[in-house]
Amino acid sequence: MKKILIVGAGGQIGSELVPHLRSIYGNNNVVAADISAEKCKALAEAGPFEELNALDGEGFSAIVKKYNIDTIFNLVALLSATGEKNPKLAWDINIGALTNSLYIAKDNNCAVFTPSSIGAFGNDTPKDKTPQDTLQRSNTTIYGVCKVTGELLSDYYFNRFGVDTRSVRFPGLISYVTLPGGGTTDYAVEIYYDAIRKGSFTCNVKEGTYMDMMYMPDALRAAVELMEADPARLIHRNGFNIAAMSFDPEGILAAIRKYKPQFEMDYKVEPLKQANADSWPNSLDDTCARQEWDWKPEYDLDAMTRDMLEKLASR
Ligand code: AKB
Repeated sequence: MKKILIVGAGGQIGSELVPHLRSIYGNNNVVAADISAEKCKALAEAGPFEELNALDGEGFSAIVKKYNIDTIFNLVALLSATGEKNPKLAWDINIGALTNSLYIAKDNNCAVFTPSSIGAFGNDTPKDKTPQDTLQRSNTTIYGVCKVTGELLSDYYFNRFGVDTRSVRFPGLISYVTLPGGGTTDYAVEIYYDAIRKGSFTCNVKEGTYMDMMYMPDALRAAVELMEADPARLIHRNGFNIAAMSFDPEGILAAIRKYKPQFEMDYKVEPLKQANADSWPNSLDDTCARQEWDWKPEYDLDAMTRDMLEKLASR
């Protein structure tokens, strides 16, 4: 990776991945692009920035040529809960941005990173220690349908045209920099904000709902390490399971109470989010990522909780 373009740079992942990549590859070698410069002031001030609607193939292609890009990170997505409110829009945006990334990569000899998700699994998938290669045919969210399609389409571009496509199935991502929006796993971010601001939290998924989660520094490292991995070692390409921790709402509550004993939580379940969460795995088996590119998480629930509370309190 020498000249990188990140589309959808202003979202939860991009707002941290852009500075992370700039710290490794140099500010001028990492171009951030998003539909609105207004919401990306910090990214635009620190390095190259382009306003781009990723569905505009011509504009997208012109930026790739202008900067001589060799790697595209496509982070454009409507998340799982928002997607259910407008499935057509979710398909158009999620698949449209990916399709453009792939054909532009093919024409300009770029590698492509795309986040897949635990949402790529459905009701027929084994729930515990979900294997890398398993059933993905009973997806109940348009977000998940897009993720499965994205994995297949990315494999297709690799097999048919030799495009260097790679992706991971991200768990719910937790960070203190930018709030996620419209995801099923968002509660696990919001709970830390409310622990600092209010001392209490109303959880929108019910007790006993286990999902995989990951602290953002591990997620950023995973993206870079996969893109830098020796291609000769990769048996898989699109949709590596990666895991760091799995917990339910009581688990994260207990972790926060270790540092904030007075913290209270009650429940007001959102049926849509609960249905999504119920259809996803409890925990993933990430053996293939460990074997093929030496993936290893650094943060467990306790280390993440300590850091989140410290960082949020200092803001
Ligand atoms: C969501 O909840 O939609 C996302 C995801 C798990 O991909 N955070």
